Amino acid sequence: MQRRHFLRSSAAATASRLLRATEPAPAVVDLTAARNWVNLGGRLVELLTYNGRVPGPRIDLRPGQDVKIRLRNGLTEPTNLHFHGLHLAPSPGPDDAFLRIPPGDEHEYRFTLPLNHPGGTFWYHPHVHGYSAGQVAGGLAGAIVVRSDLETELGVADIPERVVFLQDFDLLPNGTLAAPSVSDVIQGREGPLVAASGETMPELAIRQDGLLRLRVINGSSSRFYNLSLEEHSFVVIGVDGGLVRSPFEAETIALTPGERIELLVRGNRNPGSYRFRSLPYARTRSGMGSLRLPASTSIELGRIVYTGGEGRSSPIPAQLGSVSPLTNPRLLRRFVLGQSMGGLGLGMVGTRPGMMAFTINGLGFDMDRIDTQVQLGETEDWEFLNSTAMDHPMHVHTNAFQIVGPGGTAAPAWKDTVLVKAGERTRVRTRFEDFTGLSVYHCHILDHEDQGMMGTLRIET
Ligand SMILES: [Cu+2]
Repeated sequence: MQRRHFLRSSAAATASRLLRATEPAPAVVDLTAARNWVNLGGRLVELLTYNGRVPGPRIDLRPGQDVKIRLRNGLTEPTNLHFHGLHLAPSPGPDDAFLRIPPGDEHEYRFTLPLNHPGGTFWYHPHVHGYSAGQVAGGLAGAIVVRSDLETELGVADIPERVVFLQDFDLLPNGTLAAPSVSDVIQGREGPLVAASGETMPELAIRQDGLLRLRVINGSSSRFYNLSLEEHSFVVIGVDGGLVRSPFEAETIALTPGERIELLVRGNRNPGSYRFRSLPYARTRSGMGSLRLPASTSIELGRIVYTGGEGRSSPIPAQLGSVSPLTNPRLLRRFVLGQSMGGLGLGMVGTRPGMMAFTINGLGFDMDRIDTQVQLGETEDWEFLNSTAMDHPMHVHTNAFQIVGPGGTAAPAWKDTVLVKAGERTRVRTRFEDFTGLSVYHCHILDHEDQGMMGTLRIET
């Protein structure tokens, strides 16, 4: 079986190389952001949509592909697009977190995905400071799947797959979006209605003895998911920026806003239907007094349903990705994540007086200030120290990073969003490659980003 599988996949790889002799056709995508009524799990609700859908259309890309995305703003406030996790030029390039497309206006995004871009699961969402949380929590987000030749060569490209795009919505009884309270905004708003790729509790089919690949994206503005599958463990094959070097087994997966995980499920149980759940997760520690948020409850995200035999029983390759650990960082930078009451003259642009301000190294976001200046081609360690009682998932645009373990070695997998637990520290290693310009790093609890927990990053030659 193993040998047959190997022959089949190497033939597929050869075919793929022949196909790749011609350039992939340009990807052309038209998006309109607008408020719309949509059917979500049988309920008519009014959300913020791309092309009338939640999530927006999935964008499938290949390394080296030319991409043209036209975004029309049908909202009543400014918007833009961030291509979360893609290695693209920051401002003034295509992945410009500072761009504001006014209501009624449109913008054309043009870029070529680098030829050496890793395959993986990415996503797009708006990123205008002050509007990010409201727009993403309203539904504006969509998946981007980059398919590389490596997956074909490894034989994982033909495993049946589903994109599980997780979003949560807080709705009024009349089906319109609820306005967040001050406390919601401080904690990071969550909604009780959880949807997976625009469906409530979808059925995900798996063949008996077969494999199912789940590309799970946390597209919520603040909610953490703690994934588990009844009577099954997961095999983790990929994280934010593509395949891990060695697949590993996990019973539960904590997935913070912005993070992605690629899982294989093995259909090796009795035929039936199994609950795919998010188990409780407490993202606020005690010590915050009245602001303490209880652990979220267990939520059923969907079901894995067995559909009969003739599944693919080939083994999962022992080695997948070929990511090398980054070494020799030139320096270590420290970023202290903090919070304070707003209006204290700390440069909190866009922060409402009396609101909690979220800070990095004591400062709230100011787009006119350069917080961090780095040199193209350099490798650096960044340490995030969380001085607050809330977990903060930190995301860096433009270049992915690797997580540095206690021994000082970087794990060979590309991440772009990492959990920094309350009162703890997390170190990552990154290299500023290919692109100069103005980028950002921020908490991906988007209410925190909107309230100041973001810094500017200038990459220079
Ligand atoms: Cu945060």
